Amino acid sequence: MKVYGQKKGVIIAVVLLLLLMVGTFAFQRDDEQKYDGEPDTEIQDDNNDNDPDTDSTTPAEEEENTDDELEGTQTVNGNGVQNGNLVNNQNGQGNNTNQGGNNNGNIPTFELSTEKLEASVESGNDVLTTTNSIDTTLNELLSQLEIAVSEGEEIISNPTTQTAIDEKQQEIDNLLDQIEDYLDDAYAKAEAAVELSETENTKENLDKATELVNLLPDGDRKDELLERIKDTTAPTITLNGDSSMTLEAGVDAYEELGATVTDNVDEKIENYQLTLINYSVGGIFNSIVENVDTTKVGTYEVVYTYTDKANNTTSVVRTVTVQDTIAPEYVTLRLLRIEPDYSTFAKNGDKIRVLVDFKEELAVLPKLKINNEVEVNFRFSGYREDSNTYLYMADYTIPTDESELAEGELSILVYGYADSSNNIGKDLDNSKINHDTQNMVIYDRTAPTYNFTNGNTFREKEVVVTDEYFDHMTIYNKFKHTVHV
Ligand SMILES: [Ca+2]
Ligand SMILES: [Ca+2]
Repeated sequence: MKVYGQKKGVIIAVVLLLLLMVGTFAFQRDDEQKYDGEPDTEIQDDNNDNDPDTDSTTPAEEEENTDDELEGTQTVNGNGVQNGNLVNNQNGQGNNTNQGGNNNGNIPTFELSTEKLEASVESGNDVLTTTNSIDTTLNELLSQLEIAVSEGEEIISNPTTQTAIDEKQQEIDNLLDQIEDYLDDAYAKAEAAVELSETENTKENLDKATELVNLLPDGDRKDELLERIKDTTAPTITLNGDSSMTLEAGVDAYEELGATVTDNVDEKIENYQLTLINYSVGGIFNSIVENVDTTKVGTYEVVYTYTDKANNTTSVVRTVTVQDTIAPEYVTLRLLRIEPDYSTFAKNGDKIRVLVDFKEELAVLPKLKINNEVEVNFRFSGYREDSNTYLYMADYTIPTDESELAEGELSILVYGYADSSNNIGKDLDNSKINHDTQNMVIYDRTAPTYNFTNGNTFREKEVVVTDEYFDHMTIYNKFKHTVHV
């Protein structure tokens, strides 16, 4: 009701105004000057009024709107009367005339252009649907845009004033500009960080690039940048101890010291252990072994391989050469009568044995010479874990018939043996036997002799028994009493 009352007042004011203006029309040709006059105030007031019914535009505004577009224009009619509008005005001189021509009660119509706002809203919606981010600043801009777009949509469906339309459009465009600028900057920074991570492939640079790229909205551009963030630097393996060493077979031991692994990204690894050992002999690959065996001559390539989490691999080799320049050295030499039992004395038919052990395994087995007369071959008896030595033995049974051996302490000679590098060992004789712990062996094939000192067979009082290699004899008297001497 109030609206109609107000409207009526406006209509009356306009009619009066137009009557006045018609009066002056003949004298003033300049349309614009006509609006500089008193009616302006009232029309301007109406423009600022939110009531669509009273939102009559100034002629200038209407003209502008009409010029600007034919589509996307919402025509707002003050009271629903469309006829008698500007276009139908025969003199086409402008609104003034039109208004004059509508003197009979027609309300001027005007159009609100929402086309720009619609375009901005559309752009805004595009950005909102395609832009997601975990970036706080960007998200703040996006939520502002969301509100503005939503308000813009409301204005499009229910436009009030051109100013409101234009302002919202400006607001949306401004936000879109800010978002675009912000994204341009974010992409530039992310790309620079990625580039730096490629040239200086450090963990710090890779982490920074990842962080910046992850802030970017999802999409191909982000994916491409993520693809470029890579640890392309292979790890470094530093050996603990020498990278090449030479060990003496049977003398030196190999100690596995491991290695230290460092990487631009992966954590440091202390005492990193070998991955395999290639064993070669004479420059020809033999096998993959588990340990450096310093009893076996050859080259051991101890390989340490590490692959970082980005699949960059590094291998480092420690070359261990096991050589043998030292002839085999005996540890103990023993000479025993072993059959019929262990004894110092050996007679015909008894079995003697020579045992010798070495620090290293022999490639050429020794020979044994007894009393420089008899030659016997040694055989390998076994590895002695307690002493870490290789044991060899040679047996000889003294013939039961006439032996060629000279009586007395048996002399032995161990000779003609060598290691795998053909280092020939020294001859070993009786002097190498440790008599603190080992008895000698005395060969004695001659029976003892005896004499009656008084020559009287009936009154024998004394008997003298002699034996060159005296050990233990049992003497009987005529009464079968045993006398030990
Ligand atoms: Ca790496
Ligand atoms: Ca040797």
